[in-house]
Amino acid sequence: MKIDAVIFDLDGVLTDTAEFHFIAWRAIAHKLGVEFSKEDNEALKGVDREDSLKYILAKGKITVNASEFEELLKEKNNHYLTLINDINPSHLFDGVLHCFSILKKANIKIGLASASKNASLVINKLGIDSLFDFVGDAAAVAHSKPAPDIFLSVAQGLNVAPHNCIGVEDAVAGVTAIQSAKMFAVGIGERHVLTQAELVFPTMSEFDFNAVLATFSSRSTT
Ligand code: B16
Ligand code: MG
Repeated sequence: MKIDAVIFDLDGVLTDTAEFHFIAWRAIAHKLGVEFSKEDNEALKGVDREDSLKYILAKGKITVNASEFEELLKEKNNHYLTLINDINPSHLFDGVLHCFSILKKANIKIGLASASKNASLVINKLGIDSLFDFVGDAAAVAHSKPAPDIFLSVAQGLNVAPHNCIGVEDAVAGVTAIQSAKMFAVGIGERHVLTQAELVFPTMSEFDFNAVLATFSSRSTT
């Protein structure tokens, strides 16, 4: 079996927007009188906007009505947009461009499967938007990560079979999404966190395409 596409997550894989999500969610949590730690932020990695707010409300045992819920979402996103305003190509993680050029040379398609509704804006600011063959739309899928929907929609957009795709993720929910999509999961981060991933590299600089190819091929033949 061959690899037709590599589908990347955005936050935590190509750039570090987690810190900006943290600042914006902490402001909302404090406004609601809820403590919000780095551990809480870790639990929200890869989790979409609505479910992130539900997590904070549940932590504070707080109930809000539908319009208050929408207002809080809007407030968090406006704050987040202000924080990411200065993102530029220097915020791209080391190793990403090198990895993309290897994939291009090998004729392997590149996709983006982010849970973020701001993903297009972020890749535009990073200067990498033209490098993707297809960018998934988080607003257009029915279920967010850990459901497979966003990864499957990208495979469809790329016109490739899911079992010929590699997914790259930094979050546990994202690795689950990749595997539910019947793709091969590569984790970026810590092995003891991303226990379900087939292969884990500490950072994108250490992403070793030959190792991915070898593990993918050996798995395909077993
Ligand atoms: P937004 P990813 C995810 O992006 C983030 O990890 C997560 O923290 C965030 O809440 C989610 O996007 C939604 O983002 O509010 O911008 O729509 O890791 O899937 O690229
Ligand atoms: Mg992520």
